Amino acid sequence: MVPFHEHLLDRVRPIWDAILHHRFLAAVADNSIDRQTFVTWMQQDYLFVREAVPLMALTVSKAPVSLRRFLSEALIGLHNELDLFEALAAEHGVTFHAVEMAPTCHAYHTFLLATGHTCSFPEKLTTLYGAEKAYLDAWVWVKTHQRAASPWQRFIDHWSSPGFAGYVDTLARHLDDAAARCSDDERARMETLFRDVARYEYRFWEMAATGERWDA
Ligand code: MP5
Repeated sequence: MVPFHEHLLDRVRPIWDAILHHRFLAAVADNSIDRQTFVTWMQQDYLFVREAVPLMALTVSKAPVSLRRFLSEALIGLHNELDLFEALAAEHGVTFHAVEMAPTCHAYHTFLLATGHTCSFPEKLTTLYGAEKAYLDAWVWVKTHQRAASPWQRFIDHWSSPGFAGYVDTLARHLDDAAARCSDDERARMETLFRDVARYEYRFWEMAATGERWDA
């Protein structure tokens, strides 16, 4: 039988392919990315990761005893990631001060927060796996298509590292275990959540590429 995480990925293949073909990632890989476009992504992702901390805490709070440590370490990993954002911001003269979430970042964050507050643990694990896997695949794509080092190399190296890939693989295994104990209805809800995460991941790159803003 196909593992559940692979089944989820198979069902969203067109969206996943669109993510991996996004012009933002191509421009990072060939170093043609416009500085302001990259900074927009960086500022928005900083807010996204910062607000993922309380979200991860909700996930830890509903996790089976056996997964508490793994997910608590993932929560600390978010703080380490924020340090990375702050270090690169200092190096590149980028500020996070007074930056607001753009519409897509706000919508994605709010959607995840809603799942954090209302969904079951397997459903929360589904959204976490989706978001992490989307970043792993996107940044591995960049890494493997680079011809020269990027000014933003530390971001590329972070999400394409063997350590991050191992974390995402472990999430996939836990998701498969959890799904094996879920009802058909719950698994169907997990499929819908995974599709929504994939759609938002695409929109997130689009938001950065277009410099999306609120109208007023
Ligand atoms: C991640 C992220 C990966 N930073 N931003 C988006 C929009 N999706 C996924 O999560 P993490 O916790 O930074 O590895």
